Amino acid sequence: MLSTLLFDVDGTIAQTEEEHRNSFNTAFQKAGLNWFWSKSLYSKLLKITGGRERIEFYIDKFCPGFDFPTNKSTFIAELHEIKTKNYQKKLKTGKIELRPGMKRLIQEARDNEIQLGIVTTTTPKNVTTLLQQSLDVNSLEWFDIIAAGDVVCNKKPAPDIYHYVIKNLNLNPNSCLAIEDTQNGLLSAHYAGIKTIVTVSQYSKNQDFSRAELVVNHLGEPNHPSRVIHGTLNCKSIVDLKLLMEICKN
Ligand code: XBP
Repeated sequence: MLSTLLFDVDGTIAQTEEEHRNSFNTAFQKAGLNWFWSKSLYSKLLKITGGRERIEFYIDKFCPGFDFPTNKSTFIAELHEIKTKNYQKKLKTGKIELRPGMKRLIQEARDNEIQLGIVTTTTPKNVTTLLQQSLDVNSLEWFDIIAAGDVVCNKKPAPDIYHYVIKNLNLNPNSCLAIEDTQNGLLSAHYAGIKTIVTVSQYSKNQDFSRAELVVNHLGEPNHPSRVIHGTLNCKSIVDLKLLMEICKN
C-alpha cells in the first residue's frame, strides 16, 4: 500500500540542469577561468552527482597540473559557492517552471494523505528556493522530509540518501515510490529497495532505465498527455496517484 512519494529535484521536479550549467559557466568567468562546460560536456559531467564533486572531477580529468591559488578543497568550495549564488538568482526570478503534472501529483498526494519527501544531491537551499518560488511559497511544510546535498557522504547512485529518508521517516521501502529522471537516481532508489518511476529529462535521454517500473516523457496533464517509453499507463493518459497506487501494489 503506497504511503510515501519521494521526489528527486533537478530534472524531475523542474528542468533545471541548463540553469545549473549556465551558473557553473558564469562562476568560471567570474573566477577568471577559461573553462566552459558545453551541453555535450555537461551531459557527460552529470554522471558525477553533486556540484563540488563535478568540479573536482572536471579539474582532475581535464585540467591536469592546475595551479590552485589555495588548497584544492577550499578553491572548489569557493568556486561552487559563486555558482550557487548565480543559480539562486535564477531561481528567485520565479521563471523556472515545474515539469508537467508535478504540481497536480503533489496536490493529489496531499489530498490523499500520502507522505511527501524530497531526495536530491543538490545543495539544500537550491531545493527550498525552487519549491518556494515555483511550487508554493508555503510548500516546504508540505514535505515530511527534504533530504538534500551533504546529509550523506555517498551521493547517487549510492543508495545512502534513500536509506537516510527511510530511516528518518521509519518507512517500509515497499510502501514508497521514487520519481527520478536519471539512471543515477534510479539506481540509488533501486539499491534502497524502492520502486521508481522515471520522467526522462533533457540530459537523461538514452540512459538505461531497465530497472524502472515505468518510464515516461513526463507525468502529463489532462490536456498534455504522457508518452510511455517503457511500461504501461493502464489505459490512462497521465501518471496519477491511482496509477502509482496500482504500481506500488504489484
Ligand atoms: C542533481 C545534481 C546536482 C545539480 C547541481 O541532483 O547532481 O549536483 O546538478 O546542483 P538531483 P549543486 O538530480 O539529485 O536533484 O551544484 O547544488 O550540486
